[in-house]
Amino acid sequence: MALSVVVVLFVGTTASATPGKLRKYPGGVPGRYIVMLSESTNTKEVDDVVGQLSQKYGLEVKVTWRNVLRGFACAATEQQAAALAEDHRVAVVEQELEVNSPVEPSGMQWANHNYLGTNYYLWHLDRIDELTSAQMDSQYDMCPEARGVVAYVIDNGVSTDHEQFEPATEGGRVKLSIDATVAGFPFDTSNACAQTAETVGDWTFHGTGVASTLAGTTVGASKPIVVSLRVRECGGRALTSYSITAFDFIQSSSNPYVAYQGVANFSSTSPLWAAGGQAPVGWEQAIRGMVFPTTTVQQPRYGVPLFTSANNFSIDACNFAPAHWAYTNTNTAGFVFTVAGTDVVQAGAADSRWQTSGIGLNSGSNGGACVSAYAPAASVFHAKRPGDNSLYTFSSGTSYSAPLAAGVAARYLERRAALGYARTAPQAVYSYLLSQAQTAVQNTNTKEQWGCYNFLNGEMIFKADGSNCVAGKGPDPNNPATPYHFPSVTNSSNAKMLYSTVLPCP
Ligand SMILES: [Ca+2]
Repeated sequence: MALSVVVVLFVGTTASATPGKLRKYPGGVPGRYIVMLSESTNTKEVDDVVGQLSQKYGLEVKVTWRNVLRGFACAATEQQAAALAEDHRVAVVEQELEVNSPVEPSGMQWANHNYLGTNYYLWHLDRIDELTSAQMDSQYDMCPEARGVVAYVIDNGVSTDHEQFEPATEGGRVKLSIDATVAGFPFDTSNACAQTAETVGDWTFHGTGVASTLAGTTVGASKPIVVSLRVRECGGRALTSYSITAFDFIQSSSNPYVAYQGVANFSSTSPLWAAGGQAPVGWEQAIRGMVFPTTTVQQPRYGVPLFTSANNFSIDACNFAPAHWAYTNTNTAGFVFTVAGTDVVQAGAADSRWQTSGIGLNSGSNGGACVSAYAPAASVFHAKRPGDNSLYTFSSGTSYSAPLAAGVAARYLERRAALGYARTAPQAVYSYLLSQAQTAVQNTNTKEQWGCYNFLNGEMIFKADGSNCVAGKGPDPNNPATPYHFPSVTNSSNAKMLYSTVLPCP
């Protein structure tokens, strides 16, 4: 039944992405590569090897990684990349991919959450501390608050002085902001984008919104220390290498919170169709390396669970990374916790997968076997950067369901610490959340859709029917009339509603 649904989308593709040392992708970023050094390279050798490779092949090295993987990002021509891949010191040369943040402003249409006869904005918090919607009580019990846990928000940056993070004059909970889009972190305040978008470069509301849903004093699921890792350029572009830099920083000795228990939230995804149906291997190793770091006596490192969004295309979440690598009841080899989204619910009504109305529309929550759990995603009230006459807005999207799970996890870590556990492994956090989630989500079929992929700009145009694509936009450049097919999928029957158990206060 639902558990056995596996979507194979790319049968017959002749795109250039052939697994091997050189991995080029139909939706890859031209001229940009991630290089993984051979397994035999030890950490101390990394700088020397990178220097030698850079000189020999004429590469422009952007950033070097030593912690979650040993490698680097570079600008190179196709010829340089091909030559580099032949070098025995290199394991993989992989073209970079773009990363997107799944969110859509919902405006104020859901502002009156009129259950219980009152206008109540914080339905997302009210719901997650009840087993069923019938028990919703206009309250959210945030105890313990997780003030001793660190939350890494890997996103567009965070407005550090927003009242939801207790402004600097009151001690501030956003303790560190790192710009992972440039090698010169910590945050480069000479960056023009930073200057025009308050102090930390959140040029959209996304990073501040996600951070507030995880850690906002009154709109968030917990109150941890926040470390902001910006992985999007001012102009909007986000590459896989930026988030690798963030994951690497988290497990580096440069991170002042490396010895803290922490959670990481990454409400962004990259579609596997851009990589010819494959999962990017450099990204996978970097994320795995953050969640399950290699620990030595000299350099103890502790795993940080990663919470990520299922994305909003009303299709199978397995089509997206990192969601693709989900830890679920049926896949405990997974290493991220993928959170799909539910709709606003009236008290007593069943929870349903968040979906937009109309056939063929593609902006509801993804579903399927790569969902670890569901949490509220529709019309979430959250902080945004100052301006536009308001400090708050509503948005819908699984960008907001993921940080709710991360916040609940942070509170669990604090509770475990209070009970005397020095460390709680990421698998234990994931498995705790799965064991708590008990209420099934209703009406969970995603929509059968077809899509035409524009190889020039990386955009997938979804369609309600299976009519042909125009030339150059099908999954197979040699057979361009064939659209991608996205079958309807149901939930994994084990994917249930997030439940934040009331824990004893300190
Ligand atoms: Ca409640």
